[in-house]
Order: sequence, then C-alpha cells, then structure tokens
Amino acid sequence: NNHSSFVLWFTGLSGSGKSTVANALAQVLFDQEIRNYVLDGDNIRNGLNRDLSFSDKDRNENIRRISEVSKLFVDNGTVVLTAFISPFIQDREMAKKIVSEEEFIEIFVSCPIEECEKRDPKGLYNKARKGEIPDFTGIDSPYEEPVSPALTIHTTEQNVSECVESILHYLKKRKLI
Ligand code: GGZ
Repeated sequence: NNHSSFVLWFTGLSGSGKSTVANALAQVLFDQEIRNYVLDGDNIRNGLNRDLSFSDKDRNENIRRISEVSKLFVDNGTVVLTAFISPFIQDREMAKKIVSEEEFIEIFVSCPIEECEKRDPKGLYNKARKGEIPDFTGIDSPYEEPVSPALTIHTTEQNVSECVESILHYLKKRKLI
C-alpha cells in the first residue's frame, strides 16, 4: 500500500463520539491494510499523560505530547487517529504546527451538549453538574468549536458507519488513501 501517512485529529465534546468513530474507521483502514493507530484517553491519559490534570495548562501539555507522539507515528508511516476533546483552538493550532500542516486533518465531531449529556455513558456530566468534577468541558470549562475544520461529522444525524463513510470519502477525494 503506497500512501503517505497523516493525522486525523478528532475534536469534540466528551460523549460526542470521537473514540467510537475513530475506532470504527481504524478497523476499516486495517482491513484495507493501511497501518494505523488510535490515540485516546484510554491509552494516553492512563499512561504517558497520567500526571496531567484538566487545567487549561495541563490540557495544553496533554495536546503537546500527543502531537509529538503523533509525529513519531507519522514518521513511521502510520496513519494516526487522535480522539481527544482538545477544546482550545490555540492548542489545536499548536498540534497542527508540531505534526506539520500538510499532514494534519482536523475533524470536528459535532454533537449538541444536550445530546452528550443525555448519552452520558460514564455518568461524568451528571457528576459535573453536581460539582463533583471541576473544569468539565461544556459545563464549566469552554469548548471552542473549530473555525474551518477539514471535515465536520454530525453524530446526531449520521450513524457510526455513515460518519466513517464520509471520512473515507474525504480521504479518497484528497487522494490520501
Ligand atoms: C473533560 C474530563 C474531565 C474534565 C475527566 N473535562 O468521556 P470521556 O471522559 O472518556 O472523555 C473525557 C476525557 C477527556 O480527556 P482529553 O484528554 O480528551 O481532554 S483534553 O483534550 O481537554 O485534554 C472524560 C474525562 O477525560 N474527563 N475529567 N474535567 N473531560
């Protein structure tokens, strides 16, 4: 398979569907023998970044380290799918610079906060509303929507496979896969 690698940078609220869509897409890429790797809270915040909190400063450091790791994967020829809230425009700009502009593809996982709160798969919004989790994104910490993402997916209007299809369509159109 002859393709150059790149980073698919998913951004969106907790519960918007970033990891779900990223993992579903990863399976399709794998089936097409496109080497890839998903970075998300499970393998990063529990490991490399276990020392980081959710303060603005630590979120910045979280994104910086993830970007540096992503760059290493890209150097290795691996397509990277990152699934982090990455709520700040400035931090995503930093990520783009670290990875390199040409290899950075921002995907906005758009989902109204009301829907994320309704889904609340881990009960975190409920806890945040009760004041048990400070600085929770969308509650008492901001989420800055991307101004011009490469692609926006709407997880209330499209199911998981439709989201995957629209990303695949975009990548094919750009001749990235
Ligand atoms: C936001 C938090 C918080 C706070 C814990 N704010 O639904 P989840 O559980 O699995 O996704 C959220 C995850 C966010 O980590 P990220 O590394 O993606 O965030 S950032 O990019 O802003 O650094 C949520 C959980 O961690 N979580 N506390 N206060 N999400």
